[in-house]
Amino acid sequence: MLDRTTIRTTCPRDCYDACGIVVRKSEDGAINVVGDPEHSVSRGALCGKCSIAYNATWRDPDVRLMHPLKRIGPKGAGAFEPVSWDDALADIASRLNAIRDRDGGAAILHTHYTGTCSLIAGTFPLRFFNRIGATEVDPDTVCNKAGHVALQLMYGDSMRGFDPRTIDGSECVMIWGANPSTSAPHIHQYWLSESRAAKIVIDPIRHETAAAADIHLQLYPGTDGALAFAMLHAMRAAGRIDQAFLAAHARGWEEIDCQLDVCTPAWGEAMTGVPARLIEDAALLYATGPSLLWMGQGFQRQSFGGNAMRAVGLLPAATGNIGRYGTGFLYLNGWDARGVDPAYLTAAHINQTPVPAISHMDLASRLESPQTKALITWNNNIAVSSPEQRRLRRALEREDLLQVTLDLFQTDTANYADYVLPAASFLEFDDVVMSYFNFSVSAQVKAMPTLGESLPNQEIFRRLARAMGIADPDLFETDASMLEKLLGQAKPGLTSRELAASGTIFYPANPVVQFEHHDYKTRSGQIELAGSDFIDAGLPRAPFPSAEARPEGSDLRLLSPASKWLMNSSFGNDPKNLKQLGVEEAFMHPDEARARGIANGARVKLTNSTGEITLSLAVSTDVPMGVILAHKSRWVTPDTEVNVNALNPGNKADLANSCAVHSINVSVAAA
Ligand SMILES: Nc1nc2c(c(=O)[nH]1)N[C@H]1C(S)=C(S)[C@@H](COP(=O)(O)OP(=O)(O)OC[C@H]3O[C@@H](n4cnc5c(=O)[nH]c(N)nc54)[C@H](O)[C@@H]3O)O[C@H]1N2
Ligand SMILES: Nc1nc2c(c(=O)[nH]1)N[C@H]1C(S)=C(S)[C@@H](COP(=O)(O)OP(=O)(O)OC[C@H]3O[C@@H](n4cnc5c(=O)[nH]c(N)nc54)[C@H](O)[C@@H]3O)O[C@H]1N2
Ligand code: SF4
Ligand SMILES: [Mo]
Repeated sequence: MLDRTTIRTTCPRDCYDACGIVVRKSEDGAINVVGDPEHSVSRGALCGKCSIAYNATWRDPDVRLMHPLKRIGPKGAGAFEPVSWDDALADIASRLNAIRDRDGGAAILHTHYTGTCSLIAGTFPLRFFNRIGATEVDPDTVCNKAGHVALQLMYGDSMRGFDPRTIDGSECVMIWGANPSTSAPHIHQYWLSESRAAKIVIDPIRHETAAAADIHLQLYPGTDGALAFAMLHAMRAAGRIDQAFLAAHARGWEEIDCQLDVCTPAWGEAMTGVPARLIEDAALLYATGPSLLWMGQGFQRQSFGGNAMRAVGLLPAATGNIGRYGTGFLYLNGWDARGVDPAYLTAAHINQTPVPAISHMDLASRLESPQTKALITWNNNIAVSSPEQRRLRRALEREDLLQVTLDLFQTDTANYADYVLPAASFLEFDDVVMSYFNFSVSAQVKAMPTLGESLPNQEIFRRLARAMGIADPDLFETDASMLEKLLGQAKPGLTSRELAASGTIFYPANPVVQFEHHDYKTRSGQIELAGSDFIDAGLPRAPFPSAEARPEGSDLRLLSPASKWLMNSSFGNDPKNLKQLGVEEAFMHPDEARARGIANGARVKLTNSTGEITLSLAVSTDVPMGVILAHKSRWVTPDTEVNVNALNPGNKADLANSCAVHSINVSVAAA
């Protein structure tokens, strides 16, 4: 039971968990942010990074942005003076209107992502950008777009995965290219560990989830296509291909089948580095089922990302692990699958002639172009997260580029802005949060006054629209009205009061079986294993057993996945989180270090044709030979002026102009 001084809310970070939070207020007004003991995911504890930051930097007036700021020094120098909201918005509005009149709305670029994943603060601003016809930098291209498009082409949907509640009907859970121990800590700790199903993890890194699994297939990065085909070979050899399922629900199996003869487990071992016996064991365990397949976002960030997703996506169909309780695959569970209408959220109808979005991989070059006149960044931190870091930063120095950045903090990106607009944190306004793993609908409830003059994203864009003289009612819908509509879409009759009282509801109340009715929203209505739609998307008709070439000479493959103590770049300015992070390290197998004569703890320089960075070496047998691991998203220090994205050339995957950030090669030497 909650008393009047306790508020239930939800963590809206870009995290599978969507933890329930309680905010306790003491008599002197001080508040404490902790895990909700009654929440089935967080069970009374937030992850380390959030419990630190939500009780420190996120509420610290000395660290948060308190007022709108106007640049007074050179771009990037970080010299600003406070201005009033009215003055800031009036100047931004008149400059944006001048650009619209002279060059058209498309000359205004905007970047955004998941700084907050709450529905209103995360998507309402798109109404504004739709209305002015700005160019969107497609957010998914820096993260998971290849996987989405591959699954949409195959299954008609990438946002409707298995219901995690059905794990009690599974004998096997296979986690391919995800690291729940870091990116979904409570799901790792409870959902996965408490299940009696056998666990298979497929990842080049022996992270905690991999180490705890029954079988860990430690493949060389970029060889997922080959591994999936070797598993299919082993399944076929054991008579475990579900021909009846394929005949009833899929098209194109013959185009896969004819490729399998050569893909023996021994061949698979040569291609991937995974012992043949383990490939067979994992294949038969998964095929026997009932099995769940968690398709992580890590393994599609490679040159063959689209093909890899298709190849792994064959496994549920080939074994009939679909449409029954305890089976299915999950990439993300989107809120549109929970009834929410994305077109309503973003007022898609407002823009009659939408401007094509561009890829994050092309961001630096687009910012260099004199045709780009303005950049608005909100909910992301491109100077840290996007590729071609040095080139991007140089482009941000353009004096003739109007840059406006909305954030809670003075980030590396904000340092380049003409105007920095202070955003309110999730503790300061009402919203709704839906996990992209569980079927949860959760309340985000205002627990404290907004800090300084900060405002929620949606209110900033309402005010900017007004200052620009735009009158469309969609741009001024109130939070209260949106909240009731969104909740009503998710569960008819659900009110925000009701939701705030319980914090989280799971809806539908009973577990859902993914594709129970085999209603694949593809053109044929069947699962498309191969076909001409893939050719239109730039891929071959059928997936193939892809394996990226290994780096040449003594170069290593660089992997830069999520860090335990950061949420992308969020929390990178929190002193206590930084202490946990320690010195910025690159992890390498001891034999690779020995071969280079580099001692544990020594400074090492990572170099390629895009850039270089110097880090401290940490030897670890969790990292395979031929690979170096350096976690993503550190804030840039005055020493280095770059992070690991200095090495990222922004190469694209084979599908949807998506990133190939795990396909970077570097040479490594003592610094
Ligand atoms: N090398 C390498 N680079 C990568 C990746 C990788 O694996 N390796 N991963 C990529 C992936 S998967 C992603 S998703 C991207 C993520 O990269 P970004 O999308 O840039 O994410 P963050 O760095 O967390 O930036 C989010 C910002 O939003 C701010 N914020 C939080 N709440 C709010 C709010 O309510 N309003 C506003 N206006 N701002 C808010 C935070 O303070 C933070 O500065 O990075 C990509 N970059
Ligand atoms: N603590 C924390 N949690 C986060 C984030 C964070 O920054 N910090 N970021 C959030 C975001 S934006 C996202 S997109 C999700 C991502 O969460 P996940 O889906 O777990 O993806 P990643 O952590 O990027 O990478 C997962 C794994 O992919 C592996 N991998 C790399 N290359 C390959 C390959 O070629 N094949 C295979 N099979 N595996 C490969 C990496 O070794 C890594 O262990 O996490 C979210 N949660
Ligand atoms: S980031 Fe994830 S694990 Fe941490 S509190 Fe938020 S939802 Fe929970
Ligand atoms: Mo991401």
